[in-house]
Amino acid sequence: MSPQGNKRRLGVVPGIALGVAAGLVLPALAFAGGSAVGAPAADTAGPGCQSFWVAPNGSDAANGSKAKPWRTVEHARDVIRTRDLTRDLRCDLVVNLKAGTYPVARTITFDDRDSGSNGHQVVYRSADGPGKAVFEAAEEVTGWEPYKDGIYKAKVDIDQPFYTLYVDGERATTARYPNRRSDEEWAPYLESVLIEPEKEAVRDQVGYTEGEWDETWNLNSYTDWPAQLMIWSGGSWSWFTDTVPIKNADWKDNKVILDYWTRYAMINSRAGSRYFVQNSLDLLDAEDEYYLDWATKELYYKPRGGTMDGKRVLRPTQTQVLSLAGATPERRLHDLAFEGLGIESTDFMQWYRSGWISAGDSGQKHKYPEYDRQIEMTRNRFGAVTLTNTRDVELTGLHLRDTGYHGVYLLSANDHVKISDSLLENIGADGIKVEGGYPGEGDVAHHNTFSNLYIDHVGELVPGDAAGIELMDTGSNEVSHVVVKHSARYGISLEARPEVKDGEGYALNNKFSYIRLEQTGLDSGDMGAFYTYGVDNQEPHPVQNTVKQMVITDVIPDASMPDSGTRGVHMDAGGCGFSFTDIEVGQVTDDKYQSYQCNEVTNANWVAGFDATKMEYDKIGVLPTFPYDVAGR
Ligand SMILES: [Ca+2]
Repeated sequence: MSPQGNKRRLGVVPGIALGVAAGLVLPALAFAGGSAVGAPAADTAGPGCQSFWVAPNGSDAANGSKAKPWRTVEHARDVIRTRDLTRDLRCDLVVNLKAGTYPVARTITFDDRDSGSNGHQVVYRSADGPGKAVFEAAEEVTGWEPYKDGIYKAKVDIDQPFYTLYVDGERATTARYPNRRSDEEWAPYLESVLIEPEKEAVRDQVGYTEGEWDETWNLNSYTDWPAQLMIWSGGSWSWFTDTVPIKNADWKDNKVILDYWTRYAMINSRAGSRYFVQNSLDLLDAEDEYYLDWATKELYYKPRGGTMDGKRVLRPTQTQVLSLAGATPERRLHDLAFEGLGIESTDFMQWYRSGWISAGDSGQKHKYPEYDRQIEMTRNRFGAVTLTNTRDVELTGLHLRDTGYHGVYLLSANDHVKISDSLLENIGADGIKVEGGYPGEGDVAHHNTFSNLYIDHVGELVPGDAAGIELMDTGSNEVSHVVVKHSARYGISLEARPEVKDGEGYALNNKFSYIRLEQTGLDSGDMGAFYTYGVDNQEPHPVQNTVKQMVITDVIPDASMPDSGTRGVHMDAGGCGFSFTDIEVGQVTDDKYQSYQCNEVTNANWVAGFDATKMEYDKIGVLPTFPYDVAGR
């Protein structure tokens, strides 16, 4: 195999493949054997194969050699750009990042000027092994002093507020009422009541039961830092959550008025909406709760065990660590790879609502304006890693953790993107979200690979619509050897819109295999751990998406969940043209499988005659080569 070999075209495992492709010249991360320890990288690359070094204690005035590394990845990027080093590559151009923490004070951006060439990549890699070079979009908070009742406080030198907090690698809870039952649950909740007869449709006011709210609570009404509701709007529909600032309380009429309309109304015929109140110092009374006083720039936190000794508190500074964006769908960023990086501790936002309320609300003209309701609002289209207008970009061996919002977000035009061999955990919204373009306007998001992934705890801040992997109007993707664990709603979902005509939707020819969905549907209803919607909306329904070798463990929601039950597989309106082969579903509160007569099922445990010996249990989930230790999870 020649040193000029291209690993993607060789079609072998990443990491190992880099070592093969670059021969003895440039050993790659050792991804074998489940070890998190990688082999050290070689000092120099071969003739014509340039490599550079970056280290947390380096200097951007140095020369970028292993002995004199640079300090920032931005400097490496700029040197490569200005020297035009990516033109006519004969092998991969590698930037080695030494172990340590790289603070991200501003989102690191790459664009189409940073692409590889001739099929060779520009590679940014953690040289000391997977997860060793860490991009941290946060600053540590120190200088804690006792306040009262086991609460500590510290000054924070900030010029903008933050919307989540991390303590020792886990998310702390924004001070709330009622207090959460445990770290693993969002419950308990209060429930909205009808403000007055015929007011079911109201979306910006929440009626409460007399006595449930305390009129002495400081809600910071009419300020830029008000208390918020986290609410499953829609009454008994437990489909989406809003996090919405409170404008003010009307104590006389037992209601609060919100700054923005919620996704759905607060009441329907069966029930009110479940919610909790958060973001007031008066609600800080439980261990692991925090409150930022934005006006005085003081952070309050009640530590577990009564002491701040040994606790590392990180306040996020950025919502995004990496932005990978070509200028246009025609001018894409391509042949860029990130290997083994740690990416962590990003921020959330003050107001979140899933999608626009009505078709056309985006204000943009589209053939299918209904798709507005299915996708994120423009202001919310980002992840800790955001890709748009890319192709042949690889994210491998990542340890992506503690994000305020989505983990990796593929927005609009992206193809042949590969995310593999990665651990994602403690994710604010979706682990991986792909949002293809509007139906009927061009197939721009396809042929992406999501493989050998362990995605643990998603939707921590956006439990409504949470998914380990959510694919919107995108096709010819491969999703394999994936574990999704702990989600209030979906494990995996694939959606477009029921209005879309044949030939104008692109969520086709996707292949799902060797998947384990565990602890899903923890706090929502009318759902499936594997869910589809509006994919194939007209007869006939030839098989165009396939699912095989999937285990779904018990799907049991919180007792407070008022909606219809949970399912293993839910093929909602337009969930047609699928084949299911060798599927096993655990306990559910509704049907294991709900579908119209438009899909094929071969060997599933909701059908008589299920043959468990056809299940390849040992191949379901991540592969033995997985680079992080997830044993015992
Ligand atoms: Ca509380």
